[in-house]
Amino acid sequence: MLADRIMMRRMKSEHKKMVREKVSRLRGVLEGKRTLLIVMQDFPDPDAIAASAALRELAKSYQEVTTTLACGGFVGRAENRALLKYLGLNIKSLQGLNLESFGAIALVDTQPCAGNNGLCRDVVPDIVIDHHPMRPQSRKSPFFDVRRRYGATSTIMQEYMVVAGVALSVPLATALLYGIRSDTADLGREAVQADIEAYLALYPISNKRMLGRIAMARVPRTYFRAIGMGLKNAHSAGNCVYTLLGSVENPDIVSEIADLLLRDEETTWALCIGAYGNQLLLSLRTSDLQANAGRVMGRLVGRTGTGGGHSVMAGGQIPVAAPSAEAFHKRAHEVVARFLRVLGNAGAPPSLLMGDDGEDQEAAAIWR
Ligand SMILES: [Mn+2]
Repeated sequence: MLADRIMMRRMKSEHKKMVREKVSRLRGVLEGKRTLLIVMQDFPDPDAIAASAALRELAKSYQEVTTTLACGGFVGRAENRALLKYLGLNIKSLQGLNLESFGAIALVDTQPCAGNNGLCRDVVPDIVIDHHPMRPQSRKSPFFDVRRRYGATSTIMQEYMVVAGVALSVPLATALLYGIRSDTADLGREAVQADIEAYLALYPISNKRMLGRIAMARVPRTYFRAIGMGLKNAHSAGNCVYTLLGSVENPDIVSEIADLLLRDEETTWALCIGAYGNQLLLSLRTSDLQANAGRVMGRLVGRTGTGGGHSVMAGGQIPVAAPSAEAFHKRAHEVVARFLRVLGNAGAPPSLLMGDDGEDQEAAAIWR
């Protein structure tokens, strides 16, 4: 018992030392920089938004620095827009920016060449902070902190803020807490002790009423239409469920519907596919804690796409050359066939999740 406790304390002090070293190296990279560009995924989630807001505060605590937040897509989900409003953040479009005009560039909650951010492959960011599996390209950056076991990038940033002695404002603490909650499904999915500790430290200083308001943000009618489409088109085969959404207005809905489908008590794997721009977007979830959803996703996207993730959740994108309703439809069905094959359900006859009286909507037209 005592030996365990001593061991625990030693681990904790070593961890603190590691974080302290990271923070001082980060400070070194930012030294003398007047402008900082923080790039997130194309469709930033609460974890990316909160962690970026924290990095902005940390940089500001070092020196006078103007920070710009940007992404290649937009913030679509109502909850995430509510979070931005609460933080008073403005996210710019990456396409409209001249990267060379920035003193430093940071990638947060994503990595170079991950396929889900708009930073060109030949740009080496100065800073990479993420919790997805390490990509070799990240090692080229002067500063990188990639902790794949962590449930959220917000946890890494919370540790930085503590070690750097930067006081968190109520909105920032609330955002970091929400980032951890949403990436770990309330600490129930892929959360480690560090996430729990960060959560507990943030809880007393966060605004609970605001948390409720963000989580229950009002949504446009197109949200219900997409959910309806996802449910009507949902098919079950063996322990798999999949659905095709067609063209989506807001890419975030793809992962939201995958989460929803995984709640089916007879399902172990849920896949949701939508089309946005010239890409098919894939979101995969599993309830099998021993699984590797990131690896399954790698097989689904093949050589033409990019994708990855954690053990129980993964995302991917497949560019479709000459996108048309027919091309999307065809590619989506290829992905579904691969999905069923990879998970050993190729022989299982698919049936409508909502039963035989649910009408089968899936037609090439939904891909527009
Ligand atoms: Mn994250």
